Amino acid sequence: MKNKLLELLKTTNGYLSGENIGELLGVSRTAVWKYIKILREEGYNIQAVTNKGYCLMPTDDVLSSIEVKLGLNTKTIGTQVIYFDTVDSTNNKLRLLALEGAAEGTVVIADEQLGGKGRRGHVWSSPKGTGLWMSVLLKPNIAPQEASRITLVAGLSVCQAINDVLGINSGIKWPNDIIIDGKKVCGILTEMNAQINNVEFVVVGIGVNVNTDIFPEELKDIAVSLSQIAGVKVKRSKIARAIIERLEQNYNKYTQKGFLSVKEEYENRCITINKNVKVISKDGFNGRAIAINDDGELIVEKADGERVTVFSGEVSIRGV
Ligand code: BT5
Repeated sequence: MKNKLLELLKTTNGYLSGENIGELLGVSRTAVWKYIKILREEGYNIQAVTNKGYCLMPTDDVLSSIEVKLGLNTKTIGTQVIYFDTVDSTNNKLRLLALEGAAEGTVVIADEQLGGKGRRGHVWSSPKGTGLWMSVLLKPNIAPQEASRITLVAGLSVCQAINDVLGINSGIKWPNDIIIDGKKVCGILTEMNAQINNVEFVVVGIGVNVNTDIFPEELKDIAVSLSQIAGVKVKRSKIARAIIERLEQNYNKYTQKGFLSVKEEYENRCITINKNVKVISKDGFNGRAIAINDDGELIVEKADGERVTVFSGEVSIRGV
């Protein structure tokens, strides 16, 4: 009922009386008032004027399931969008739902994460109301060692989505950082449940700094938000929709035709290529990133000409 009321207010120009709303939705005026109160608590600015009724004023940036789903043009991803005010981590939440049988394409979003996580135990700063903290459930028919390619597919999708909504170019630092002006605007954490030979499900966690004004001290030189770049507040739901739509397109391409079908688009946006890099691993080394191979791995050339394939792990680019 709440969602129906919101949709009605969104599609009405001007005021609608409580009586009218009640008739259209088949509920009493008291019930209408109750749902108006709930929507207000969720952050919607609904004005009530005697003898005129209710009007939804332009709202800044409310994140909710209905906000993301309104106008979403996908078949699988986002069919189910589950919103939480606060979670430890959307990845953890979605993993639990997947174990209970959630369908492919289920999306979890949250306004705030108290235990947002990056790779290898890193912390992902996820303050309330500032970013898009989102996880997507996928069930690709692939071997576990191929799952890291999903991260690349997601990275490409975020890059394209930022361009779709804001016309801003971003780059991908292989494998999983989205960079604007040398700073990180988005990180991706792909986790999976797998048997030896096949993947049961993959949870793709995407964290985008959307309207962050001030970052914690340790991040202020390395992190940036979309609003800082665009100079205006950005609706998280719009970014979420664009990412979901691009992800569905690229994921379909990848599952139907393999990584090669998205490789060129990924490589075009990959800022790691042709840069001097430092590969941080057990026997780390310096070299120059030459290319992404057909499996999404990074080829790095050492000073003596030896070419090494880097599967995963951390690569730092000088200056980024
Ligand atoms: C990542 O890890 O970049 C993956 C981040 C994934 C976050 C999403 S949010 C939704 C879902 N739920 C989760 O719990 N996680 C996912 P990594 O490459 O390890 O980078 C982590 C590093 O990025 C940290 O050690 C910091 O240096 C930096 N960092 C932390 N928070 C940041 C932020 N908000 N913006 C930019 N950089 C940040």
